[in-house]
Amino acid sequence: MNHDSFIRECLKLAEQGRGRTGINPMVGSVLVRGETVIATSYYNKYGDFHSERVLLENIEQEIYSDDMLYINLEPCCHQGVTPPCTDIILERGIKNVVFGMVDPDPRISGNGIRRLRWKGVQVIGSVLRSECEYFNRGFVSLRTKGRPWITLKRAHTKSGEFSKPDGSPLKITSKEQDLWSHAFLRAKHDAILVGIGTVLADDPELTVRLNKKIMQLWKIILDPQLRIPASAPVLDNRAIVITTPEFFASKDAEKIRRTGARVFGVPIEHGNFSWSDLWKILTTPTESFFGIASILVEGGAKTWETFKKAGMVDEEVVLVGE
Ligand code: AOF
Ligand code: ZN
Repeated sequence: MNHDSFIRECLKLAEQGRGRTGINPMVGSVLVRGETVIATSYYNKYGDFHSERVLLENIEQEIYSDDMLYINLEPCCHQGVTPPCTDIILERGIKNVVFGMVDPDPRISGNGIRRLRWKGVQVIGSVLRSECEYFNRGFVSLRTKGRPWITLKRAHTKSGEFSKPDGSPLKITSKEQDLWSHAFLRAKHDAILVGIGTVLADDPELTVRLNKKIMQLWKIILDPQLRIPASAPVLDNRAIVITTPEFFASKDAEKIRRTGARVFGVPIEHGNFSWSDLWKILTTPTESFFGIASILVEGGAKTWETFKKAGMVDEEVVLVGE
C-alpha cells in the first residue's frame, strides 16, 4: 500500500478549497479499496461540513472492513461549528484511517487519533508530515502562534537598487519572475499586504493574474493617516484598509467604504499598529469574511523593515532582477 501517493491525492483535493477555508485548514480525503480510490471529497469552505463527513455522508456503497480512509489532517473529535468527524467515521464502520499530520488545534491535538484507536480503528500516521504541515502553514501558524503565516517578498536589481535615484518606482523583475510571483507567491497566500507609500507610488491593483484568470485575494493596506484616495484602483470589496482610530469614523473613511472596502481602526503601539489588535481583526471570521491565515508582504521598504524588526517573518523571498 503506497500511503504517500494517497496522502498526496488528499492534498490535491484539499487545494480546491484554497481561498475559502479562512482560519480553518484545507483538507481532502480519499477512500481506497485495494489500490483503487472509490470516493473523494474536500473541505469546501469555512462553516461547511468537514471533508471526511462530506465523503462518508454521500457515499452510497457499502463500506468494507479493509477499506482505508486517507486524510491529510487528523480527524477532529470536537463539537465545533459542525459535528466531530470521528463520530461519522465510527458510525459508518471505517476500520482503517491514514492521516498526514496531527491537528495543532488544542481541542484536537492527538485526541482524534486516540478516540479512534480506543474504538478499535487502525490509525496510521503521520504520513508526509512536513509536506502536510507546510501545505497548511497558515492554519498551523494561527493555531500555534496566534497569527497568520507571513512571507516577505522583496525585489532588487543586481546592483541592489529598489527604486530610481529620485525615489520613483523602478521596474525590476522580468516577465517570467512576475508570472512566478503570481502563480507561486500571490496565489498561495490569502492576502497581500502593502504600505500606503506603495499604493501612492505605484497605484497597484494587487490581484492574481494567472492564464487570463483573475483570482481575488484579500488586499491589506496599512495607512495610519488614511491618505488613500477613494479612487485608488486597489479599493474594492476585497480591500482592507488599516488606519488609526482617529480616522476610523472620518468622512474619508466613509468614502472609502463606499467602494466596498473595509476600514478598521487599530491603535498605534511603540510606533507601529498594535500587532495583537491587527491579528484579531484579520483572524476573526464574520458572515462575509472567513479570516486570513497567510499574508504576502510586498512592500515597500518601510513595511518590510517593520515586519522584520518585530520578528514577524516566517519566510523571505528575494527576486533579483537585471
Ligand atoms: C477535519 N476535517 O475537513 C477540517 C477539520 O470550526 P469548525 O467546527 O469547522 O472546526 C474547525 C477545526 O476543525 C479546525 O481548527 C481544525 O482543527 C478542524 N478542521 N478537521 O477533520 C476537516 N476542516
Ligand atoms: Zn472534522
